[in-house]
Amino acid sequence: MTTVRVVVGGAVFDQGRLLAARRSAPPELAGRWELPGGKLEAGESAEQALVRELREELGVEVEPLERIAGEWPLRPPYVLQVWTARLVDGEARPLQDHDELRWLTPDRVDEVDWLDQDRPAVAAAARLLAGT
Ligand code: 9L3
Ligand code: MG
Repeated sequence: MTTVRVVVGGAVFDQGRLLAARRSAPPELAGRWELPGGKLEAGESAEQALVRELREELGVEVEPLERIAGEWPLRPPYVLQVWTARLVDGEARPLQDHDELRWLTPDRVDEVDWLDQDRPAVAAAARLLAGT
């Protein structure tokens, strides 16, 4: 029996916009956009992992807000969970694993080519941002 392992993604909100990050690695994912984040380390909660990953990848401090309902399969044994988060400090820049960032208003989230697994959470985050 294999236990699933969690990858946490952040739907980071600031000034009514959602942060999208374009992956630069691995080759099969490069060029696709994601809600930035990564794998939980031993002993970490999802919220703790999200704060750490966004600090490492983007140089920002975020406050996790709420989990978006659902869980999306990745390459086994990983599953994606997504939290909304508020930007608390710093200006996001691609420090590792990404080569471009964009802040998208909710009506424009479809402008980038999201990873398939991220799409349901992106749609939910856009609805939350739009207040609908
Ligand atoms: N992944 C998919 N959507 C996301 C994130 C953060 C990650 N929003 C996938 C891509 C990788 C795996 O999860 O195959 C691990 O992610 P990372 O640790 O390379 O960011
Ligand atoms: Mg990552």
